[in-house]
Amino acid sequence: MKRVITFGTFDVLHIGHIRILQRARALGDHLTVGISTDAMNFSKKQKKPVYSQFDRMEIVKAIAGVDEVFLEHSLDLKGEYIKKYKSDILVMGNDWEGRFDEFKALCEVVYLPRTEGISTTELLAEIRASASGLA
Ligand code: C2G
Repeated sequence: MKRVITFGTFDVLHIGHIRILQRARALGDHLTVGISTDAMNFSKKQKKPVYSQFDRMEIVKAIAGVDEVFLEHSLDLKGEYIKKYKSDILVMGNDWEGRFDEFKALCEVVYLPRTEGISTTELLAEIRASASGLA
């Protein structure tokens, strides 16, 4: 049994999130997803997610193929999470290319290409524009 782990904020869920989760799951038999806490996201991106960490966890847990979710409290704990969840493969989008290579000592590390043309940031900008009648 191959256990896959991936991490992310997964705020305002979109097709890019679904695709990376499905591709990650297809690399093994079990998928664990670490959801960035609100505090961690703030330190990473200087902004508060739209959905709370508990709602984001519940939403991601409801996606077919996601077996287990937990809250990721710090980037510095990634090695601990990989060990705790007995992960064989760490999957990240290629916006993180090379950033987690140190974990190759613990498991296989795979960076998958991001889905082009969509991001939570762009989506929020479109929603704002459409709400103010610009789009
Ligand atoms: N993603 C993607 N295509 C997009 C947008 C996102 O494949 N168009 C992927 C990202 O590469 C990431 C995952 O979806 O692997 C989650 O994206 P984010 O919620 O933006 O996660 P991020 O804030 O990058 O958190 O420990 C690492 C971080 O917690 C990753």
